[in-house]
Amino acid sequence: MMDMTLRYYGPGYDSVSLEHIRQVPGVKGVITTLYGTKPGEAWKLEEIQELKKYIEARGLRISGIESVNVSDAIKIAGPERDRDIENYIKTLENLGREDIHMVCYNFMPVFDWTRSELARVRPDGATVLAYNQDVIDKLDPDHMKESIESMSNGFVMPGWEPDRLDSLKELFALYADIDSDTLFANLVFFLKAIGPVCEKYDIKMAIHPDDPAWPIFGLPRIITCKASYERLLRAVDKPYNGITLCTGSLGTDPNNDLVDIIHYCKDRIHFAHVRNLKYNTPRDFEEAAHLSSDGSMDMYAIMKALFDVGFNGPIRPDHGRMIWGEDAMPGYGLYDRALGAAYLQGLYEAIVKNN
Ligand SMILES: [Mn+2]
Repeated sequence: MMDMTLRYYGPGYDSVSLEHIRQVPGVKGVITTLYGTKPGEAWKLEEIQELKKYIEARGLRISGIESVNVSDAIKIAGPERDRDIENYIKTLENLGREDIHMVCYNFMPVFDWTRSELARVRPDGATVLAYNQDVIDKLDPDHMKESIESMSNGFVMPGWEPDRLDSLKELFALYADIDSDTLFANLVFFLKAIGPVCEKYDIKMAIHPDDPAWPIFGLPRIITCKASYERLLRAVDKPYNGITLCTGSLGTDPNNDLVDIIHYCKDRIHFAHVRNLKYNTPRDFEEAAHLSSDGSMDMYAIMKALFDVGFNGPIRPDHGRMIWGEDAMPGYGLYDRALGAAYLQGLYEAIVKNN
């Protein structure tokens, strides 16, 4: 049985409360993080315990962490790499001691994810995140901060923290000499270094794919397709080295056969983000309701493939549409994600009963 969860940004950061999440049918756990921490910092045991207590006191549990962010020094093999890896290991150790066994992370340079619009209006009046390559091509990365902040409803967008956006120029300079092979080698170095602590505490590392699944602003991308997974899973061929199957990110490239990728990665899938996208043209897509018929993906086929490979880790609906007048962080309102969770569980119940 899979573990249906919702992402939760923590008290003070999220517009959605744990009391509301608890009322979504079938959701027993949340995926969360210590939002105030910076990449490269070690998470304190007491802070993890406090977060855990807060969540458990409200009838839910921590099903996994999204994310423990990897510092730029680790990604570029900078002078602080050893210190930052040591801190990452400390964090994993503290999570393991608190019985937390799944950690999502990504290895994307500079930008975690990119959209050209955070509130495109769909025919039914819902607003969604959208991507248009022509808009991105015309965008000056130096003005990314202003364009994202003006679109985000006043919420701090994950991966787009203000202090990070303030130093975009320096960040781009850091990656000037990093090509995709170097970035990949640094990822493998990182994974090997954290291997012992992952194995000691049975922590499953789940790398999130790049979003969108192609290079933007001249920055390298290394987790974009099946071939990336062949390379990654072989490079460190251990159960702890796994993936986050994010249908919305991998699905930005219509050439990615999600069912095939699920069958290839099998038990190395440690976490699943399941959502739908609607393709308008090869250069333009928008996020859709989870329902297959609202977008371009076959959500039944995706859930069936996860069932067929025996996936039983945490799963969550991803970016929801903004509907019913809700005021929330783009992609992370309550209503549409709750609909998504119910729909995915409906598909899953039918699959189980037919097999
Ligand atoms: Mn995702």
